[in-house]
Amino acid sequence: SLSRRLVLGLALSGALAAGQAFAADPIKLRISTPAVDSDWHAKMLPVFKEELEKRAPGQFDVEIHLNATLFKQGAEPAAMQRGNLEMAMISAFDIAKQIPEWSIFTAGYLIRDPEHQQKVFASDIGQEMYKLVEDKMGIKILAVGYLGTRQLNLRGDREVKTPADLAGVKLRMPSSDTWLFLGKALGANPLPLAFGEIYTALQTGAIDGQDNPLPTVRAAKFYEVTNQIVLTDHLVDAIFLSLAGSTWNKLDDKQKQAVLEAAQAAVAFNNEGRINEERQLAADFAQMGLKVYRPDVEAFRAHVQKAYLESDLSKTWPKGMVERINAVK
Ligand code: KDO
Repeated sequence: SLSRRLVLGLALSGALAAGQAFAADPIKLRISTPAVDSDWHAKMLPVFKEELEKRAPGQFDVEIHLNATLFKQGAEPAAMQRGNLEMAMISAFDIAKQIPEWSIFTAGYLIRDPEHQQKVFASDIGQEMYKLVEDKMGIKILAVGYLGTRQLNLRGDREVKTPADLAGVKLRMPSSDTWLFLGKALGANPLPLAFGEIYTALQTGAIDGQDNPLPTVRAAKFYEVTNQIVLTDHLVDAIFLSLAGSTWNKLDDKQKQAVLEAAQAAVAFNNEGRINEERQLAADFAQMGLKVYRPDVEAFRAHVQKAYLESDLSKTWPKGMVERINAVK
C-alpha cells in the first residue's frame, strides 16, 4: 500500500541521514595569520587544535596557516565574511575599519595592562562590543588574547625622550587609518607596511623603526636589524580569535561549546607565556647590546591621549565608554 511504502521510504531516508551524519567529513577550520611560528599567538593555535580534538574528536579539521601565506595581513575579516576563510586572529584595528565604535580599542594609553584588558572584555563592555561585531560583520569572536604591550623599536642612536624626538622618524605601522593615526599621535612620521616586510625594510633603512610588543621583536628577529628599544608602553594590544559567522551557524550547541572552550584554553596558554616572557625580554635585549630605556612616558601619554580626544575617531566612541573602561578595576 501507499502508506506502507511511505513509512519504509521515510525509515530509509532517516537511516541514510543518520549514516551521513556519522560518516560526515570533519568541519574544516582554516586559520590564517601573519604571525611567525615562534610567536605566542602562533604557538597557541596547535593548543586550540588539540583542545578542540579532545572535546569533539574527529569533528573538526583545524588547518594552521602562518606568515600570511593564505591571506594577506588585514584581508582576513573580508575573507571570513565572504565565506572564503573560517578563522583568523583579528585586531581592533581590523574591526574599526567596519565598525568605527571599535576604534576606542585602537587608542593608545587606554587599556592599562593585560589584566585590565581581560577584565574589560570579560565585562558587559566586551559583551556589547562583541555583539556589534556579530551583528554588523557576521563574525563571532571566540576569545581575546593578549598580543603584548607595544614599544618603539628603532635603528640608529637618536635618543627618544618625548614625542617631539620622533619628528621626521619614519615609523612603520600596519596598513590602516587607525594604525597610522596611532603612529602620528606618538609624534612620528608613520609609513604603512605589511608585517612580513618589516625585517627587510629595517635592514635596508627604508624605515627608521617599527612598533610591536617585545615577544614579537624576538620572534620576528627585529633585534638583528635595530639598535634600540624605547619602552613607551603605548598600546596594550589584543588579538581576537574569531570564527566566520557562516561556520559558527553550522555548529550544533555541543560543537559551539567545544570551540569556545578550546579558544579559551588557547588564549590562556598565549597569555601566560607572553606575560612571563615580556617581563624578561627588556633585560635580554639589553644583554644582546641593544639600547633599552624608558622615555618620558607621561609626555607620550599626554600627547597621545590629547590626539585621540581631539580626533574624529573619539566622536564615534559609544557615549560614556571611556569612563566605563577606566572604571573597570
Ligand atoms: C603588526 O603588523 O605590527 C602586528 O603586530 C599587528 C597585529 O594586529 C597582528 O596582525 C600582528 O602584527 C601579526 O599577528 C604578526 O604578529
